Order: sequence, then C-alpha cells, then structure tokens
Amino acid sequence: MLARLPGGLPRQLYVSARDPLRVPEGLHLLGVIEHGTATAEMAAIDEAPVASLPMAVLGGGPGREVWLTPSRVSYGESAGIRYARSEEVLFGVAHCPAEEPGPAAYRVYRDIIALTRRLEAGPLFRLWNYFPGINQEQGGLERYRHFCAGRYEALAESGYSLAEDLPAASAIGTGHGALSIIFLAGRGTATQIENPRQISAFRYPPKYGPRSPSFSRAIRFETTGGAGLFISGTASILGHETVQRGDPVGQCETTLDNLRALLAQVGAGPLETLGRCASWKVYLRHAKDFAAVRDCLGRVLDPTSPVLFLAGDICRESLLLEIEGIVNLRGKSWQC
Ligand code: 3EB
Repeated sequence: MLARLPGGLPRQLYVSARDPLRVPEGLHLLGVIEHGTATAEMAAIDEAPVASLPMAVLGGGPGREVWLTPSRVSYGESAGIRYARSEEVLFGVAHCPAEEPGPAAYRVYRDIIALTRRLEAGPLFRLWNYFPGINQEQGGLERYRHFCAGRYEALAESGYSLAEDLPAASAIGTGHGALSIIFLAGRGTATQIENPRQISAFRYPPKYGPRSPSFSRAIRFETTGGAGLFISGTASILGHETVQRGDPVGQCETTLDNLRALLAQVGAGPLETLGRCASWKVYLRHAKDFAAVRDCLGRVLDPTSPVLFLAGDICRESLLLEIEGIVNLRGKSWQC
C-alpha cells in the first residue's frame, strides 16, 4: 500500500519577483499573488491561479507571494474562477469588473460559495478583497459600503447567519484594475475568533453603512497535519471607533495591541516571539509613513518574521494602516 501523503495547511512565502518561480521539494503550488507590476514570467504558471494586484511594494522587499501545500494539487476553472485544490484546501482567485462594487461583490461571492459547495471543499475561511477607489463616493455611498452590501446579500442568500459563520477577511483599495478576490476554503474545523477590544464588524452600527461588514476578526483553521490562525486585516479601532487619528505610529501601536488581544484568544503568542511561525502583511495608505511604521513593527516583531509592506487604501478614510497575519499554531507542516 502507498504511504499516506502528508496532509497539511497551506503556507505562504514571500519571494522576489525577479527570481524564477521555484516550488520547494515536497511542496505543491496552490497559486501566486503578484504585487506591483506583473512580470512576463507569470505566464509560465499556466494552470495555477494567479492574482496580479496593483499595489506598490514598499521598502524594496520581495513582491511575490507563493502559496504552497504539502498535499498533491489539481487545478480547475469555473465561472471565471481559477482554483487549486488539495485534499484539505481550495485556493482560488476571481476577477471581475469593478465599476459597480456592490453587484460585482454579490455575483463573485455567490459564485465562490457555489463553487466551494459543488466541490465539497469545506467552509470558506479566509478571503482577500481588492478593488479600486474603495473610499470614493458613488451614487451617494462610498464604494466600500456598496461592496459590503453586495457581499452581505450573497452570504445571506447562500444561507449564512452573518454572525457565527463568517470567514476572516481583508478589504483593500487599489489605484486601478478589477475587483480581485482571493479565497481559501478547507475541509477541517474553522473556528471564528472575535476581538474583545473591538465590536464585531458584523455588528457595527449603521453609521458605517447600510450593511455591516461580513467578516470575523480571525479564523483558527485546523486540518490534517496542522492548525493556523488566519488574522483579518486589523486596524486602529477600539469598540467601533477609529483611534489615534492622523498618527501612523499611534495607529500601529494600537493595531499591535489589537493583534495581541486576538492571539491571547487562542493561547498563541506573545507577538514578540512568534518569529518564523507567523507572517504579516501591512497595508499603508500613505507611502511616506513607511519608515515610521516599519520601525514601530521592528520594535515588537521578531526580525525573522516575514513582513510585506504594500501601498493600499484602507476601507475607512480615517485609517492609515492595516495589518493581517497568519500564525502557525502547531508547528507541523510550516517552516518555523
Ligand atoms: C475594520 O476593522 C477595518 O470589510 O472585509 C478589516 C478587515 C476591515 C476586513 C472587510 C474591513 C474588512 O473594520 C476594516
């Protein structure tokens, strides 16, 4: 009998877009996220899902994000969604025109949910949403709020309770391009984690838009071979209010305290010692804040923690930055 293939969590690596894409021994490619300008090389990955996101990489770090898994992978396409699936996870990328973010989000979310169900891929546990002009007003409502309404309607129509069963997410504004949505679903246990310092986003009061944002603060996802904490975009919000307005370092410090509170919910941490067991992504509204925010993080995070800094708009005008992360909770199939 063949030995059972090692199962495992998906993992993500930041690599240079200038190097040829290499899949490490024993791992399989789920997909690639290209930040900044796409290179001609991307064509080489003809089957795997690829997202090319128009956000500048700050500080000259590596701009390519490679998603890998220890399990065997097959690729497919359905309703314009490219995906890769292993026994444990489904990783996919969907693009659609972003002129009207509400109807666009509605259609893409409906299609993604239908796909995960048809493939029996397990619950959606992490989504990344990118589209241009996130803070611009359109027909009397901010484009982010239109997006939230479309996402809400699709989830509601698909049977979500919009409280206890929401995935982790990020929603970030780009300068141009499509609505691009990257998602992970998986066969395993997805446990929703909320932040005791913040009101759950799905309970934000109506002053933030007609439909509250449908996401959880983090998901603890456990599958064969490991467990990971997938932390949503986290910002300088206490309760439901933005704090440290106009102060990027103050917002960074509050955000780190919010991350500490989330980690404490799952018994992970402290933040300072996670090292290679965690990777982080920082979105900055203003590139000029890069050095100050890098130094703020440098005072707290272990220098071995990979951090990618991107120029992107945060979905509330008052927020200058947002930080998301992934933490390996068991240390089995990740390099840490
Ligand atoms: C916040 O905490 C900041 O709408 O999917 C963070 C992560 C934010 C995800 C989303 C929004 C989203 O409200 C904004």
